[in-house]
This record gives sequence, C-alpha cells and structure tokens, in this order.
Amino acid sequence: MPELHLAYVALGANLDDPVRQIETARTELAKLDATRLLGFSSLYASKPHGYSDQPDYVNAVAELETGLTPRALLDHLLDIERRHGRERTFRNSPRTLDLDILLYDDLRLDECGLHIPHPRMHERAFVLLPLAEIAPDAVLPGRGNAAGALAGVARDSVRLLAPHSS
Ligand code: ROI
Repeated sequence: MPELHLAYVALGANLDDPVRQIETARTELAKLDATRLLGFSSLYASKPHGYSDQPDYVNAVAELETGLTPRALLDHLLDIERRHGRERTFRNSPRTLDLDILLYDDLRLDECGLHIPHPRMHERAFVLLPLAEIAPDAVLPGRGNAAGALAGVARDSVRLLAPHSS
C-alpha cells in the first residue's frame, strides 16, 4: 500500500458549459489512480479575477486522498485539463478547465510548475469559500486555517450557484 496523502484541488471553468466541465472533472478526479474523492464542495459562480474581460467562472474544490506524489498528481490534472480542450493562450485567459493543487498534507514545495500551497490561494475568495465549506480547518501552511483566511478576503464577487450534492 502506498502512503496516503490528503490533497485539495481547485476547479475553475468559464468556457463551453462551465458547470458541465466541473461536473465531468469531478467524475474524472474520482477515477484517478490510487486516489479516492473524499469530498466535493458546492459550485460557486465568481467574477473573473485578474483579467476582467471574460465570462464569469464556476469554481469548486475537491478533497482527495491519494497515493500519488505531488508531481504525479499534477501530471494527471494536466491530462484532465487537456481532455477538456484547455488551451493556454495568455496569462489569466478564459479556460474550459483549470485544476490547481491547493494543498498536499502540510507540504511546502516550490519546483518548476509545482507550487504548494498554491501561492495565491489565500487571497482568492473563489478558492477559500469552497475550501472552507468542505474543510474549514484545513491549514494553509504559514497562514492559519481556511476559515480564518476566508475571513480576511472580500467575498462579494462569489455566490453560491448549486449547493453541494453527494
Ligand atoms: N477568476 C475566477 N473568478 N475564478 C477562477 O477560477 C480564476 N482562475 C484564474 C484567473 C484567470 C486568475 N481568474 C479566475 O486562473
């Protein structure tokens, strides 16, 4: 048995039926090698952050128990993004599906293309709201827990779209 780890993954989509993109990605995450989907947040609609001339986003967060290393998990997430037709055009451009590792146990990692915890998660209500819904006590290394981080950001750009369904 590989050692198991607790990871949180952010999902975001704003092109080509974003709700369907997120729901399909949820199913694909549940089928990942050596991985169990332990939890999945409600879906949230959010105003685009970073580059405003694009459609609103749908965001959610998944909780995974995984035997994959961070690098292997990232590779699988990139595969799923590719299957969803993700194109990387310019920074902060709209996307069919974005999957980001937020947390992996209490790991801090800065490698090429792999930064854990996600370096901007603590300032993003569209990440913290769904994360705090399913894991308010999840620790952002060096920044306290998800519920505390959420209290420090404006959340008026994010609204509940579809409540949690299991
Ligand atoms: N804005 C919102 N609201 N949701 C996202 O998932 C998202 N993802 C991004 C950028 C372009 C920074 N903005 C976003 O990568």
